[in-house]
Amino acid sequence: MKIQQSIYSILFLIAVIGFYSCSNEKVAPLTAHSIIPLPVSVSDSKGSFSLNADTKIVTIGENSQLALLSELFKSDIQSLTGILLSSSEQEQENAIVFEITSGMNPEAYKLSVDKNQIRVIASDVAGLFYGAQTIKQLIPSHGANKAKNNKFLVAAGTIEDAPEYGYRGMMLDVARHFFSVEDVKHLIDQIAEYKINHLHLHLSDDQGWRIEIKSWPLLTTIGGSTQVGGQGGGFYTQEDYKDIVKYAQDRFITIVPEIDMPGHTNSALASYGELNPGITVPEKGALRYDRTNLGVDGMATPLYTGIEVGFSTLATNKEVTYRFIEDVIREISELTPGPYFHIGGDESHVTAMEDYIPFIERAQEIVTKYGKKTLGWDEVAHAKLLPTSVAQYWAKAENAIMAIEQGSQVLMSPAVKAYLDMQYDSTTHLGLHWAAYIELDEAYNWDPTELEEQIKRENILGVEAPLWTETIVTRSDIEYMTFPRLTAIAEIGWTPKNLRNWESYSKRIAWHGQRWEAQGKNFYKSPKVEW
Ligand code: TNX
Repeated sequence: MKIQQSIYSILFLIAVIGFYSCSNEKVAPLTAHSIIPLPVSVSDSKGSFSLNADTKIVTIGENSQLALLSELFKSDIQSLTGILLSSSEQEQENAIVFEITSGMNPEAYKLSVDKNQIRVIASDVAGLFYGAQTIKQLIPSHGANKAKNNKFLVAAGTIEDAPEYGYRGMMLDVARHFFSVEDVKHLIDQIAEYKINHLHLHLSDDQGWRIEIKSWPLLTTIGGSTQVGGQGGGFYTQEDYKDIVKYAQDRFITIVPEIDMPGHTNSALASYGELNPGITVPEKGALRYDRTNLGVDGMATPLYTGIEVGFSTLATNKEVTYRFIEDVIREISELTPGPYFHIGGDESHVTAMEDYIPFIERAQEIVTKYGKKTLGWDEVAHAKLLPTSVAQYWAKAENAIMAIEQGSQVLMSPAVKAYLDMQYDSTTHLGLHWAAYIELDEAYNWDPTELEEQIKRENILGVEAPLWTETIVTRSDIEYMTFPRLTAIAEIGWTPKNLRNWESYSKRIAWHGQRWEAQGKNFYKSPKVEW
């Protein structure tokens, strides 16, 4: 018995010694980290910083957003490491310091790691926020190289970083299927980690109207009552929408509201018959639609729960239509701090071009009247655009080029590369494939300046990856179609072209896959990656 006990003590001692000697183990250099989007420059130096329960968060600067930044960072670090860090007013050793300086681009940051501190400097809290996202990706919290003895080692070195494009976006279609405020916040958390700074919400379509408009209440009570497939539906109250806007803003994401017009408007026509011009829609065999009243001027149409597009239009020749869109644009603009209002304008197949053009021009005027800039799908370039308006390239390069010739910029969302609702391959159980199958390497290996000769760097506002939701029903469906592809788009939007390459990205994304696995996120394990 005695002998057995002493053997146990010796074994225990060996284990303890082994454990401590491991804590002196070499840490992978900063340049070997799997940061996405890849920073502009990373360099190594000797040593490492050890994050542990005594590490303090220090903020330096007068900005009122700093307190929130440090709260969000602490909560993220706690979910990654289990350690709840506390703040200190004092500069000190063993600290993560966020400091406002001057003279840098508002989204740029510099991050340095030595044995005493991790320090982020930026001219704006946005830059500090991006630095914080980078730090989260330096912490070895999962997989083979996680915490040793409750210390998380980060290799010493420096990172200097700033985005290539000012607009790095994702779009979520909440019209085809409705998603709750909580689902949208969950998505905001996930995309903020990859330095995405715009979330475009497609708030209305044939199948549903998703935002309360106080002066036209039937839009939501009738128009919001259903969705693709028939069950469910729903809408955001104005309070809900403000809540989303604020949540996004705290994470440096601008909400871009879209009300699609004059097509994609059946949910409005079903709510208010006076908006219906009574156009006779050409027969199309597959349209699963009850056409009662669709062709009757002034009559409310039935609600629609199918997925074919292009059969609806607002009455572009009636003044009531302009009172309607003005009320909608005014109410939403008043709730939206961001600079853009998206008027849709796509696939208005039953609006004659001679009606479409003046309609878009009037909508653009109203958007301007309420202090916003107009965004529209590339078809809007048929109308006379203001130089401040932006055309979102999704289908036709010739439309994007027309917009550029008018002095407008373009937002790049080519369906064949950037659409998150496109299936990965022919076996994907969700999504559509009318534009392409988009494997991860396809989503990564393109550049906005290389699609068309006439679309040059200076014409491009940025990139956006849209997720249309005809087939997307749950939060887990959103995750599966969005990840990993959104991180590819995020890198295209952030990292200069000459630094991007698939070999490097495909290795880095595997590290993220391990973290997502640990977090229970649903994502597509592309066979192109060794996960
Ligand atoms: C085209 S992209 C549409 C949407 C559909 C999408 C499905 C665009 C401007 N219009 O109405 O949801 O395809 O991929």
